[in-house]
Amino acid sequence: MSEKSEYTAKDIEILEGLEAVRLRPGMYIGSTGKPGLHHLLWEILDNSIDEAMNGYARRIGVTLHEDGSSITVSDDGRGIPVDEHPVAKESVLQVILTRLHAGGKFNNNNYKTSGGLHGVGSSVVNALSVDFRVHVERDGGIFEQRYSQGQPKTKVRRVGNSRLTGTTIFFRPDPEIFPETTFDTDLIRERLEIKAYLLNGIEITYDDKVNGTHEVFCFAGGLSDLITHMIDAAKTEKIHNDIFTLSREDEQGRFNVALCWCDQTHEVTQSFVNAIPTPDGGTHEGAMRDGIQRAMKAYMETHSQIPRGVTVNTEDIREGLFSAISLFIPNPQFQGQTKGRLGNVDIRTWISNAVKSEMETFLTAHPKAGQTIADKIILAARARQASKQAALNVTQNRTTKKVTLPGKLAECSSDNPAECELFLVEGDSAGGSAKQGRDRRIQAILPLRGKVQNAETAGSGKVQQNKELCDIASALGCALGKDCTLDHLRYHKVIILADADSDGHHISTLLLTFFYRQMRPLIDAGCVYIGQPPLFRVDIGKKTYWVLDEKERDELLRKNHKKIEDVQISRFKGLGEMMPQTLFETTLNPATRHLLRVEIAPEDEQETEKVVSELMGNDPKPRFKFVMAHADKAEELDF
Ligand code: 0RA
Repeated sequence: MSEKSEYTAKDIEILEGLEAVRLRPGMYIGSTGKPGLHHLLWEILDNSIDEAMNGYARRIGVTLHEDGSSITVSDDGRGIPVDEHPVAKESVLQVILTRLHAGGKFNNNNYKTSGGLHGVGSSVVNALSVDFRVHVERDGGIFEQRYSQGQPKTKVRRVGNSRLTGTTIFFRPDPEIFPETTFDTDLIRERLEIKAYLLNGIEITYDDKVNGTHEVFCFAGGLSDLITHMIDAAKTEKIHNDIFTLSREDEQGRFNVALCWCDQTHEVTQSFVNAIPTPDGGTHEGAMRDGIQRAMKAYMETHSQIPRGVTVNTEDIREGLFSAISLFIPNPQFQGQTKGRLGNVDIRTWISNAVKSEMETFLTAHPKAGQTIADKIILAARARQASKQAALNVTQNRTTKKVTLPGKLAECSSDNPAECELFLVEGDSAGGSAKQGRDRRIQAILPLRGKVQNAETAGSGKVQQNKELCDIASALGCALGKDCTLDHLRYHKVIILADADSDGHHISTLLLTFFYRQMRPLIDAGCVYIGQPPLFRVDIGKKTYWVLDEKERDELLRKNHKKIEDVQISRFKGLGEMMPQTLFETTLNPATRHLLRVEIAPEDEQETEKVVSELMGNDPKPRFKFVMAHADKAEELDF
């Protein structure tokens, strides 16, 4: 066989390779929908990021062009080699761009760690682009080549001289392959920002020509800056000043950890391998957590911080913990349906031991932080034990019939929870009327004094020590937070009864926040209601009517229009104003009252979470924004 025909045979093989990509793009990039389209960009971007990750590039630039469907990615790395490949007898550049799985990444000498997820690389992007241009600066020259649908349109040409090095790739995804070729700028922006946190000091610029924006992401603090960003996004605050950070590097690879505790109960963690997010965690995340837990336990034990009768478990330690780990290793094994979890077990002890010993050093060096963190953990442990005990009490009380319920509770006589109702009534005087006016068989009354604690800002430790809220929980027979179940629920309806004024609305909101954060199963089961007392009192002659709203009022007036001169209308002032019998007829009587059931539609889940944390959280700014945005929907505003 002559050398020429051999070359042709190889050529055909290459073409078949890229043709396969065009025939079954899904096999290489997952889909041809929005994720697939963006996968092209991540693939090109990851090559530049690899170059930065390994210390060859300092700057990466991404430009989304005016049309929104073509992109340029550039870096100041070594530049893709352009000289002749010894085996292929053509430019290395062309080999990399036309052969599946070709490239320096598969040789561990060239790249210690690599993020290129599926290793398919730039040739796949090239095959799926109508226009693909590469510009390389290295070896004193500027080199360019153009492709379309994976086929070279020009040779690799030297077009000038340069003393710089770097690679610039422009590509326009092929509309024959992708039904939609418009890139999502927010998605790109978010990705670039995260990458900048992971590659501390690397400058990533994003030029969005569609929206005319230009941003530079560069975080000298790396993961520590990411933690600060996560804390801001969660609208919470650190409980100690210094963020703990740790960097390790040895023959296994390298990793960074940053963490601190915040004034809230949820735990927030982000983990990455080779600058790729691992949303489902994995061995690295588990090892970090293990190290943290062992360090905290050891610290608290040697400083005899754990009081008698309190046992600290891992959940207590994780309350309010914000942590991030970024690991760089040569051979990551991604697992799970979406490859979002790291499987490598060999890195476990390395990470766990390093985190444990460095954290112990940190705690010793920062005794004030150590004390604050230990206090929070003990509070969490106490609250958990108290709430377990409360649930246990209720259970035991049920079986022994010896009920130790809140003193203020006016219990009903039925012991069938399905027909029983608990009214949470604002104020002692309204509570008194309700106690007298209710149906004693099925209606129980718990008067609440003034405003209850805000469960959004208090943190569950405080909530679980708040008497008013604990009374509600023990009356209902439910524990708080994670332990809340409906197993021993004593009433299938909880009805919030507050005045229809701004104070009343505030109390209702505080109670709803409490149920949402601490007794979520109760809302999900449709057990939480808001009672609606009438809005107006209408006196016509000697008769008094209570009407729910303007519509009812107008209807009543129309019916009685003849005697309009003796009509007196007043706004209903408060529940305490009504005689017990009237309160029953207008508000308590199951046959005639109006109740609103509290529900969270599944599609509103995120919105609800956002509104609750914004409106009930510490920061008044979003609250003000919300009020202003909805001002047109309200008839009266009361700050
Ligand atoms: C193969 C080998 C070398 C560098 C690269 C590829 C390389 C690829 C890309 C893709 C985007 N930016 C890039 N920068 C570099 C090593 C070349 C050498 O040893 O000088």
